Amino acid sequence: MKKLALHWQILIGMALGIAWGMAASYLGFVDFTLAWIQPFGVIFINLLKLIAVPLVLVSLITGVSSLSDISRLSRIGSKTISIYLGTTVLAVTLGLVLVNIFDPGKAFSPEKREEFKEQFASTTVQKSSDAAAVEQQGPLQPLVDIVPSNIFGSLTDNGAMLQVIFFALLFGIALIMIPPDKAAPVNDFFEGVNLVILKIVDIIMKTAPYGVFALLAGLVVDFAGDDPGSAVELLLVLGYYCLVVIAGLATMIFIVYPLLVVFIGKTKYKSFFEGIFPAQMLAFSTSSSAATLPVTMECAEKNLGINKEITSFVLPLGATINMDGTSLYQAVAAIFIAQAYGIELDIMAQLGIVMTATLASIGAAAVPGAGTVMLVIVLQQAGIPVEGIALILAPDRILDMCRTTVNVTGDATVAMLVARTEGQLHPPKEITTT
Ligand code: DAS
Repeated sequence: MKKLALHWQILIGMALGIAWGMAASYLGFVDFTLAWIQPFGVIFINLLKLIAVPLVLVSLITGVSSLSDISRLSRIGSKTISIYLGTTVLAVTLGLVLVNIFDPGKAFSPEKREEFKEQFASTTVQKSSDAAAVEQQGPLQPLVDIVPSNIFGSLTDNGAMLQVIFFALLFGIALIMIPPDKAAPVNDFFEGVNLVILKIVDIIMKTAPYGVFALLAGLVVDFAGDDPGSAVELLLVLGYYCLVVIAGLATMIFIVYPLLVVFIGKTKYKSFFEGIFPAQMLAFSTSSSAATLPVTMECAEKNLGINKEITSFVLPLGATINMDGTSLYQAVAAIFIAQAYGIELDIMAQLGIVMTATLASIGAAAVPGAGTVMLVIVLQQAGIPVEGIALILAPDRILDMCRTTVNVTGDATVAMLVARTEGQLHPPKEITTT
């Protein structure tokens, strides 16, 4: 029988996990599920946390050092990066506005949120003493905290992801500045390590159907206990959360990008949308910007009429560091988990999420599930319990398909803007439906 695509396997894992959890709750084998099934879900979450730090370190170093020819493309490089950053910050902000308007995490019943709060409170006694310590420090402390005093300490300290990102950016920039002949072996080394890390992510994602099954089964019985009715509440609230994420992603695709393409790209959005559609469908089905990149480049060159000099720089860079859909999803997911745990985040904490979600989406590799791995960073930095990821893992694959489609569309939009402002457009050939 032809092997099912991974995302269908994961969807099946999800459905079976929910069914198992509901059955356990109705038929009374909750304890068995908690003892013999749920631990595999914890293992899956640990695997995601395991790969987060090396993934950030290596994908950022290789992403930044791939700009080694920035001297040749300095104007295009800086224009590209600033537009990428602009659309990502816009996406994160849109996500925060929507999640604060619709409050999906507050849709849980008060007693359930109390339960989450107790669960969280028991693990935050030590954190509150840290928080007290921070209170005594000045307003620039968050900035000071970004600069590590010992990178090896940052690599082992779960909460210091911004320090790892800072070091990776510094390392990548220094790599560009040393003589190319000296940088070459270092680049080769990190390219190689990056391939290994991406292969590990690929291996981890292969366990996803089983991990999601165990997570969901454990989550449903954890949530429902002997009261199956509250399992229905969990599924309804998760559905509401998904609608908020998809509303944000749809706003990017049908409002934000058309405005940019029409008013700056001076291109009809209908022809842009038709031109990029084959790449969007591939992004949706593979959940991988990297796998879609060859088709994105072909659509951009053939259907959108963008010159190769632009597509060969802007699109590979975008697939690596520009993930508007991912950053929007991370902002919504982080606040949703905080709301579920009854954690009120003030505007400063939410602005911190804008920064970490932007940086986390830059560091996210263009492979399935990378956005969720990087969500660990956003949660740790904001002091939100990482265990809350279990709440949102269930529908994650469907959201990954949607956010990857936005990521790819965002890359093509920026390529169109850069090409238009650089006069690097040629008449598009006939639309190819690759
Ligand atoms: N699947 C990632 C991509 O390829 C995005 C994500 O995981 O958020 O763009």
